[in-house]
Amino acid sequence: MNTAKPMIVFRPAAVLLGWFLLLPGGIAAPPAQPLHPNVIVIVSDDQGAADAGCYGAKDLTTPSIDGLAARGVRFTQFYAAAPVCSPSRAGLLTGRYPLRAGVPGNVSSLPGVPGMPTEQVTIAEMLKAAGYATGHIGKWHLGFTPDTMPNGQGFDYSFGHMGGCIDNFSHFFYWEGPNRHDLYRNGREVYYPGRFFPDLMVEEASRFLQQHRGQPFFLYFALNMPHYPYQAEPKWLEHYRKLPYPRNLYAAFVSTLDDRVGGLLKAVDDLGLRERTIIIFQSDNGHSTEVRAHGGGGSAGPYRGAKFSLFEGGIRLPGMISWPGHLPEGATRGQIAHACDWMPTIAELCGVKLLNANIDGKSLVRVIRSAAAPTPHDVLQWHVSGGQWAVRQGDWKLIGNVVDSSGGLLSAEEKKLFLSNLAIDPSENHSLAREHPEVVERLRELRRRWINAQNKPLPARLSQDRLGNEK
Ligand SMILES: [Ca+2]
Repeated sequence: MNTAKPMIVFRPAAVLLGWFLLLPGGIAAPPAQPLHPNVIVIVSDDQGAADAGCYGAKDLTTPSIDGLAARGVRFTQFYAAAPVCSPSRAGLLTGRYPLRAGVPGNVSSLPGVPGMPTEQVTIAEMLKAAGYATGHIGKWHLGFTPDTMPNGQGFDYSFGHMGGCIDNFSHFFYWEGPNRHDLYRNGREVYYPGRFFPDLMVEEASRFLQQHRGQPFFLYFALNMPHYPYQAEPKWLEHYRKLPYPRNLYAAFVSTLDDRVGGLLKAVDDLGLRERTIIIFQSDNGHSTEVRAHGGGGSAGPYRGAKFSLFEGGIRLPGMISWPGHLPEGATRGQIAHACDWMPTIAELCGVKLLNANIDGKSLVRVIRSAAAPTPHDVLQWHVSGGQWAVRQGDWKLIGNVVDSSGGLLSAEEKKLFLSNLAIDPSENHSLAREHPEVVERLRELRRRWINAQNKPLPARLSQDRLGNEK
């Protein structure tokens, strides 16, 4: 990983204040409070790498996601922090690799079982400390105790399900029995039997935006789609009826998801907040091939792997940021980016302090502004409960204890270690471990050093450093 570098500071509030002061005659008084932009982070659930029109899907209708990309910057090498729900979300919300965030694997969906440790600092806590109203709407899956539910992790307001998935109409945990009702507002169980959960999410989000339109807000809008159960709207099931099963079910659910993204964006537009609101979108992990997902339906496009796998199809996903009038629009970026990068990116764009200097993410602001800027990442690490791990440096990627949930064949040797050069073989078809033992050894050493560093306390100097916009 690169050492910390001084970051270019962009403070929208300061820039706007400067404009006011420069106006001849001082015709307007400066605003009473800092003009921090609002932030909305939209997470989709189990949306495959190629499962949006703007990511290459030819058979999907996704105008809202595509429209967000058209009004922002879309990454073509955006990585989730993990190939499965909880650690992916922990990485996103803390800016730390999931192992360091205390969530190397999925947390329990059972009431009373804790999840992400409370000493972890979330984006919500960071923005709340800067005066933002903070809201969680949708899926949580990061703990089911008062301390580890959203209100304990920096969210003023929370509405949604605490476990990994629900039936969208009964709001019961969707797993083997005994099934349990799972719908909570601010830690208190609430009941909306028969109401389609994604519609409840848009209603809740619209109300949150309306209530906080006059102050900076942060909304974490964690959609539970297209995660199973596939419960698409009838109009979309009709629309896709000629697609093969189970693609038809999945496609219809992706378009149902896209409609709710559109509903949220409409609420932002109706309040005239679009140019004051940074909107980030990403999927949490690759498409599912589980039995509850009918064995598939999603697509990783050219990539191997799916949910649970550290092949590209499990972690290389849709990821984009939009802030019309402030960031480039209709742009794509091929630089490597990572979900942990959102926290420092948001901090820089909002002109707020990182509360925790000791994070793994790097600000993407320079990359977002310039296609010529280098990726801030020299090395990326993944570590999943159960033993699978991966290291990427440049175009080389090494996976250990390999899982291929997309059904590909692996030799015993390939299951142990799989080396790819993504510039030559982005589909990770053939391991180059035999041909390039020196690369294998280099990447293994990076992995060893990283794992060893996780087990040692940080030097006091490092723990006191502030990365980011204080310098
Ligand atoms: Ca997921």
